[in-house]
Amino acid sequence: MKKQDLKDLVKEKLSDQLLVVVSNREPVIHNYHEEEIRCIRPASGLVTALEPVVKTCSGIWVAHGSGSADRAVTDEAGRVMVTSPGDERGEEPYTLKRVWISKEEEEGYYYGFSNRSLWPLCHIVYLRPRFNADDWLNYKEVNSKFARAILDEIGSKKAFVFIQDYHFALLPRLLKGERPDLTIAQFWHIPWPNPEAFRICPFKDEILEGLLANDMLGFHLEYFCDNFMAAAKRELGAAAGKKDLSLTHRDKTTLIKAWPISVDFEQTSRLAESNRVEELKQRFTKEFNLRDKIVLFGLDRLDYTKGIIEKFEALDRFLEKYPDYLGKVVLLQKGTLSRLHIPEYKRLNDRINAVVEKLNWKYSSNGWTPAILTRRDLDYDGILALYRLADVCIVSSLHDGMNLVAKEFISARNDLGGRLILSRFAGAFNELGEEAIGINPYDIEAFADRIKEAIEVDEEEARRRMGALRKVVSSNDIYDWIGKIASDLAEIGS
Ligand code: GDG
Repeated sequence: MKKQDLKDLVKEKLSDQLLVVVSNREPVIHNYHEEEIRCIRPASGLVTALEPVVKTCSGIWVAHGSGSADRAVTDEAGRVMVTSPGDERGEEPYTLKRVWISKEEEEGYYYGFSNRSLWPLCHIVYLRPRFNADDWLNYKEVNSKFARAILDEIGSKKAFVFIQDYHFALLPRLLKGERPDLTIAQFWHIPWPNPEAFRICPFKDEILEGLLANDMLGFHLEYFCDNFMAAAKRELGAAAGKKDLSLTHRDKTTLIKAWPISVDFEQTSRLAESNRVEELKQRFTKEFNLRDKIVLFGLDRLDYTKGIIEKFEALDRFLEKYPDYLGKVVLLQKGTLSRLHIPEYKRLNDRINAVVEKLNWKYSSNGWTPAILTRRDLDYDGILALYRLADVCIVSSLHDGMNLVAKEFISARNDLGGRLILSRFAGAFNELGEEAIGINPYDIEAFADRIKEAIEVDEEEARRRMGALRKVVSSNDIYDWIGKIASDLAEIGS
């Protein structure tokens, strides 16, 4: 779907309502930089896609105000008008409403319950979730703060509220308690685990009750919908509707649906051909000494769900098994530090450093090192340049809701170059599994063989596969994702 078509659709379907988008992270952050205030726009496909919709409806975006200068630019109610790059002339800015939370609340709500409890609970990677009563209290408190902020903004208007993610499991119920007439949808961006895994959560009933106050609840995969439905039936006795597409609990029916998220295919494809991307590609090739090398590439937030250690272990096994490739293959891993405040993330970072060091000590010779790890900040052009210089992109998640890196890589390869190795445990495998090279990242032996297969696949066949993968991504891009959600929302709200 085209951006303009989405705008038209949204205008037609949702124009009589106030649209409120809610996310933990803000689309625009203001930070002090020495004396001046700088406006940063964290790279996010979701923001790129939702911003035009919010603007078209003169909507509001509600998020945690986390920048050092955020308060300095907002009014008394925490509001600031923001524009997005590439705004067409005359296009109005939209309202960002910032919610302020204390350090202690952030510690409990974000680092604690969201990321030490819910994140490992929902991703089956055998890391034990930690549950702490204070974290839970903070999580509840922050959800209430968001509810108050949203209700203040809505006033007596009719509104659609579109909530993002696992930070706000209690928010729908809090909103509906005050305003049963609101139409509320929530998208859960991470997996929903099987009922056996979920039932260990001491606060499971409140979480399920909170989510079942939504009119619509979305996941990436039908499998996650099924898991959620099984948990709600088992724990709360909720009743499944026709064809298992909805749940009814306490006389309230919630549509449960899979909407696989995607990327801005056309824009990524176009930007990837720009001169700046080509220049950066040349620069990185020189700087990382990649000329004449076969480049394996990984891009991940440094998170234990992404299978980064396994990627290096597979490279190690590959070089042991296939020594003809010594001196010829390099794994370039770009990573961003993430949630370092949580001990598991700090440990992961140390382990990644150690595994890279060990690998390079074992194999380096004649100026060649097999593993390069870079944490440098790059803008989207820089990321695209890396996608373009990769011979093989490796996504080795141990468990992942979708994984947008796989879809971005495909979108960036309008030259039909590059091969994709993709974990069977990433949601993206559902759509891309037929033409990508599938792996079980826990099976290091087979993973090493798949690396060899990816390198050796015949050029013509590789180009055919990339063409097929591009068709899949272009036929369900980020605008289709929002368009489908908006259409379903409008149906419910009418
Ligand atoms: C959650 C779910 C689901 C990554 N490293 C750098 C960087 N990135 C950008 C990528 C991509 C995004 O971040 C990562 O998206 P993912 O989908 O892979 O992963 P999560 O952040 O875990 O997202 C996931 C997603 O929500 C959407 O629903 O797919 O399953 O876990 O856009 O390009 N960008 C820059 N530097 C980096 O080092 N600039």
